[in-house]
Amino acid sequence: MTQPTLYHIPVCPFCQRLDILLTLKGRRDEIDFQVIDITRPRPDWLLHKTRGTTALPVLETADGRIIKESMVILDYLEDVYPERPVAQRDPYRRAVENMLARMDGEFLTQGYTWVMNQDPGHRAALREGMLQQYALLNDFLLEHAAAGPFLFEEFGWAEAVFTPFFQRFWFLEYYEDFELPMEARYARVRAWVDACLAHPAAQQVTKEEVVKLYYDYAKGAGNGALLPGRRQSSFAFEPDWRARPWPPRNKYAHSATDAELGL
Ligand code: GAZ
Repeated sequence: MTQPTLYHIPVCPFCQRLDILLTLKGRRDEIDFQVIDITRPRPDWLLHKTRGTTALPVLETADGRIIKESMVILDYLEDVYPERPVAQRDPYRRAVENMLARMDGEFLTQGYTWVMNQDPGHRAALREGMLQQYALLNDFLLEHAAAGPFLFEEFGWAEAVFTPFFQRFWFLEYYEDFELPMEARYARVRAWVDACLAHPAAQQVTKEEVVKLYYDYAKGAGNGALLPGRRQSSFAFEPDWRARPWPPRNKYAHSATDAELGL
């Protein structure tokens, strides 16, 4: 083997972080991106490499060593490709971006809990919870980077960590009618989100792709799991998402069939 291999799922947000980092560094072509189908059981050769764990991304170094966890792989790639640094070099600035990056967990959990919710009675509280997360990000950015739009001068580490989730949250727009309100208390985070979404290094997925592939999440089935009455996951590679119709938006009232989803 002559180059590192990244085992990934094309639309996985954790994998996309690494794609963004490598793109920012101009090193995207030096990694062999190997696609794994999340709707099928993991192949034995891969389970052997990971010693049984199934979560992706997984990086295999050129000499065959295995590294798991997107943030660990991100650090590793930052260290092995030190030219064009993406992480801050100044210790305090590095700490600030790490504080922001560590806010990812609650942010993404809130968004995924909401999209997977099946009880219309919970929607208002889930919306409030999501707004609270945006308010926390807004406050952090006002404290550390009032001028914006990014945390520092350019799209960097924190942006690589969060942007895949800003894009996944297109599913909240589509299935939950969620838009960040045009209010002053979200203005700073809105500017950040907009600048992140527009950045050329972060264009690996589109809204249409996210909305179509994440239909099953909106119906409560995550990670390629199959819903009752369905034979295909919305994450299936075939038929290609471009050839499928846009899914029905009324997730609480209707369960689409494979045929309605173009599967
Ligand atoms: N902490 C790991 C990392 O690398 O940062 C997470 C990786 C991961 O969850 N990968 C998923 C996977 O491979 C695909 S993307 N799943 C298949 C398997 O067999 O484990 C996951 C969440 C979540 C929200 C989104 C996702 C997601 O919680 O997009 O929890 C695990 C999975 C709110």
